[in-house]
Amino acid sequence: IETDIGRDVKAQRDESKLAPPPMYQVVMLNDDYTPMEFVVEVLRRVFSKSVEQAEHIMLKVHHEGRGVCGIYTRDIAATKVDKVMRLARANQHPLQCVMEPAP
Ligand code: TYC
Repeated sequence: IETDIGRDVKAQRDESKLAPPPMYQVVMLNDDYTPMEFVVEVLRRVFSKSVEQAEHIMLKVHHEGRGVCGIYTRDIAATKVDKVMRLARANQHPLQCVMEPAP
């Protein structure tokens, strides 16, 4: 019994034996009304993108309907979705952002 417990404790402490956490991608959706400049500012503020990176993602969403802003653990992804949705609502834009399990 004692050795079994000792082995379990050791296994819990061994970081190399931890499974990686499930990852989620945060996806921005296109609409016809949100200004491009607003989307770029959101991508810079919430996802720490450069102007060039933000414009690239915004244009991808504009042309293809959706685009991945980043891939994060569940809590971080949910917080970023919440920040985007609050900014959109506060500025009365219909911008939508969702999280989904990373493939
Ligand atoms: N389609 C919008 C426009 O033409 C721009 C836009 C881009 C909106 C990306 C949302 O996630 C979005 N003003």
